[in-house]
Amino acid sequence: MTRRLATALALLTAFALVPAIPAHAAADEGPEQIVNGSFDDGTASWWGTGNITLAVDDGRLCVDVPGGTANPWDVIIGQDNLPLVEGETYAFSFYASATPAKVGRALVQLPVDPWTQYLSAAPALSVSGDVHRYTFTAPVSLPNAQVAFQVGGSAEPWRLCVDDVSLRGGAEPDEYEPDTGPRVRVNMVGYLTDGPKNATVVTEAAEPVTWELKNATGRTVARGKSTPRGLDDSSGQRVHSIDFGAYRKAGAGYTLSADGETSRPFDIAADLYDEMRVDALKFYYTQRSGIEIRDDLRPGYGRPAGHVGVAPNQGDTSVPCQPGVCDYSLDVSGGWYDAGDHGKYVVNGGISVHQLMSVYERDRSAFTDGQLNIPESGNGVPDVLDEARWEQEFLLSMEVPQGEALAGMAHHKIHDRQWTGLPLMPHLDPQPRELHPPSTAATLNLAATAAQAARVFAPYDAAFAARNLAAARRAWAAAVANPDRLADPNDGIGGGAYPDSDVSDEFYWAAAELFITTGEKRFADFVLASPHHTGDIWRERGFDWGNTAQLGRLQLATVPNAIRDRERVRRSVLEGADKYLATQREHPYGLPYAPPDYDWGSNNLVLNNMVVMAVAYDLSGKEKYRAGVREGMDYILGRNALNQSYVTGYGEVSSQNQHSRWYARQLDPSLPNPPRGTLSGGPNSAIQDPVAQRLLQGCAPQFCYVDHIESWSTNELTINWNAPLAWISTFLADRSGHTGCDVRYTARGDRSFTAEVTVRNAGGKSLDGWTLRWSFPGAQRVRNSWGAAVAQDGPVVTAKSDRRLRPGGTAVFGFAATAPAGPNPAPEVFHLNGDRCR
Ligand code: 9MR
Repeated sequence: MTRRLATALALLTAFALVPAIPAHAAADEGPEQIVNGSFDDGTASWWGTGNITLAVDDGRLCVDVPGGTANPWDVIIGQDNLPLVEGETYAFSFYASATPAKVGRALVQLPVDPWTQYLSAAPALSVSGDVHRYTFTAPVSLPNAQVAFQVGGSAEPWRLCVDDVSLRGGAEPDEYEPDTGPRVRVNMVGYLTDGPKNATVVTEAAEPVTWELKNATGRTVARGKSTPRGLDDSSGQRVHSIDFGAYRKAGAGYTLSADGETSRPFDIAADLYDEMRVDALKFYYTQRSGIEIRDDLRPGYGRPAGHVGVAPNQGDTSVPCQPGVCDYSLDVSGGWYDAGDHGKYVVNGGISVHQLMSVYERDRSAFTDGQLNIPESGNGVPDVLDEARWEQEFLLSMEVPQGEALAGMAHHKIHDRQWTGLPLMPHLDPQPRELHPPSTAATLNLAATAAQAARVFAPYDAAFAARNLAAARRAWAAAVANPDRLADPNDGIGGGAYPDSDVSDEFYWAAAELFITTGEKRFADFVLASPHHTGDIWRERGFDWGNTAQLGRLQLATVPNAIRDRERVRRSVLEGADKYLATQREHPYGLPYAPPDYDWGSNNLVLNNMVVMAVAYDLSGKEKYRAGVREGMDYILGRNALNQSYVTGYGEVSSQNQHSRWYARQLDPSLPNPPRGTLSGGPNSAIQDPVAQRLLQGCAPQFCYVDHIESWSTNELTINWNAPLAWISTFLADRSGHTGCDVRYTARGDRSFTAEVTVRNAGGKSLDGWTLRWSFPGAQRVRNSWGAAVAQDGPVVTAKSDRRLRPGGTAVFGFAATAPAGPNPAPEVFHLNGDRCR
C-alpha cells in the first residue's frame, strides 16, 4: 500500500469505519500477533465482560451470551496489546459458531475512547460454524490495539464459540534482544564508602580475569582478579564476581573494567540513599485517590481529584456492593490507588501502610514534618504519618457497618466493574465502582494496621488513635467469628483478585499487633499458640501481601512488648537472616533470593528478604547483616543480568515505563513517566501478559522482564512494592553505627511514672558531653527531669548533658512522665551521640 493511500485511510477512520476488505494473500503470511488464538492454553490472554464466563469447550472458546442487553458492547470477548504498524496490511480471521445463528461484531480497535476502529466487520455467525476472513491496513502505529468480539444486544440468550483467532501481518517481530550494555555489572547508583563493593562480569573465561577500578580521570586506583562462578541458573550466563570492597575513597564517576569491558559509571559515597528514601515515600502522594494532586508540590504530576463523583467518574463517596453482596453503600473515597489500575484493595493497602508505619517505628527520629512535600507538610506531624493516615482512613472506611450481619469485617476491595484500557486518568474513569464481599484476610489487615496506628498516632491525635483501636478490636472479633471467608480467586474482573487460601498468618500478625498495643493476655495466648510463632516462616521466596506471618514475628522482635519467649523470637529473625545471607553468598549476582522461577513482583520479595537481614542487624549489631542488605541493593540498582536499575530515575538506565493508567508517557507523550523513586515489580518467570509472552518466551528468570507499559506482569508499580523500597533505602541512609553503651531504664508507677536511666559508656572513646535519644511507643509524655536536660518532640525524647563521659563511666538521670492506659514497656533502642547502643 502506498503512503498516500494509508494517509487517506487514516483520514477515513477519523470519520467512518474502515470497510472490511476480502482477504489478501500477502498479509496471511505475516507474523501472528494474537496470543493463544487456538485456545490451547485455555482462556489465557483473553478477557470477557463481567456478564459472561470464558470457558474452553472441546478446544474452542465458548460463552453463554445472556439475553436482555441493549448494545453490542454490552457483551465482549477481547484480547489487548496487539501491536499495529502504520501502513502494514493485516489478515484477521477466526472461526465462529452461534446457536441460534446471529450477526456479531468483530473489531480491531483503539482500546480507549474514542475507540477508533481499524477494522469493523459484522460476520453472520452460523450454527454449523464458519471461518471469517478480513484484511485491513493499519492507519497508525500502536503498541496496544484490541481485538474485540462484541456480541451483546440480543433479547434472547445464545451460545457463541470461537476458535483459531488470527491476526497476521505487520513487521516480523525482531527476535527480542534486550540491550544489556557492558558485560561488567555494577550498582549504577553507587557503593557506600564503608560498605561492601561487589560486581559481576559476564564472561566465558574459565580462569580469573584482571579487573581495574578507575576514577573519574581514568586513573586506575585499584586492581585485582575476579572469581569464576560458573553457570548462573538465574540468568543462564557464565559469570565471575568481583570484590573491590577494600577500596574506600569517596568520589563520583568511577568505572570498573574487566575482560575488555567497562562498566557504566558509579559513585562511592556515604549519602547515596538520602534522596531515594524520600522519593520512595513521595511516591504515595501521587498515588492518592480522592484528592487533587497539586502541581506545585509535584511539578508535572498535578491532576484533578480522582473518584470524587465528578463526571465521568462515578465517585467513591457512595459505593454500592456488587449485586447480591450487600444492600448498603459506603463512602470509601481517599486511600491510594493500588498500582497502575484504579482499584483499592484492603490486603495490599494493609501491608503497604504497615511497612510505612514499621519503618517509622524502627527509628522515629528519621521522619520529620515537611520531609515529603505533601499538603499536610507543616501540620506538626511527621509527613510519613500523614501519608500513612491517608490510607489508614480508607481502610477504616471499608468496615462493614454496625447492624449488618458481618459488622466489623472489612470488604476485600473496591474497584471498577470492568477493566479499563490505558491511558486513563483517575478522574476520567467512567466505570461504576463496586464493593466486593468482606473477607477474613481484609478484616485481619484492618485489625493489624489499626492496632499499629493506635500506637503510632497516639502522641499526635488521641481521638484518631482511639478510633483505630476500637476498629481493630471490632475487626478481630469479626474475624474470629468468621474465620474462613476467603476472597474468591475468580473475582478478578475489573480489578485484581488478591485471593489467599490460608489466613492463619494474617491471624498471627493481627494478634501480634493487638498484643503489642494492648498487652492483653488473650492476644498473647493467641500468638503463643499459633504455629507461625515458632515455625520456620522465612520462606526462600520472601514475604508479601499473602504471607504476613513474618510481619508479626518482626514486630514482636523489634517493638517493645512482654511476650513470653521474646529472646527466641529475636533469635529466630537472625536465623532467617542467616538463611538469606547463605543464599546471597551462593549467588554470583549477590541476590538473597534464588527460587528456580521468579515470582510476580520479585523485586519486592528480594527487598523483603533484605528487611529480615536489616532487622537482624538492628537486633544484633552484626556487620554481616548490614553488609548483606547493602549488597542486595546492588541487584536492584544494576548489578543484574539486564544491567538496569529497577528504580525510576536512579542509575543511568532505569525502569520508566511501568504499567500505569496515568504515568502513561509511552502511550501519550503529554503524560509523565512514573515519578523518580518508583520501583518496578521486576522479572516474573510466569510472564502472564501478552507483551511479555510475545517478547520473552523461554526466558531465564532474570530476563523475564521488559520495560514496556503493557507488560503488567513484569513491569507494574504498586504501593506494596514501594513500601520495602522505602524501608530499605531508609535503612541504608541511616549512618548511625552501633556503639558500645549500656542503658538501664527502670520505671515505677502507672499512668504517672518516674524513670531512672543509667547510661554507661562501654566504648573506647571519651565523650565530651553526650546526648541519649529514644522513642516512646505511644503517647507517653515527659513532664520534668533531673540529671540531664530532657526534651521531647512527639514520641522522640533526647536527654542531653555537657558532662564528660569517659570509657567505663556512667551517668544517671531521671524524669517524671505520664502514660496512657495500656502497656508502658521500657524503650529498647537508645542512640548515644547518634550511634545505636548495642
Ligand atoms: O501483586 C500481585 C501478585 O502477587 C499476584 O501474583 C498477581 C496476580 O494475582 O496480582 C498482583 O497484584 C495486582 C493486582 O491484582 C491488581 N493491581 C495491580 C497488582 C500488581 O500487579
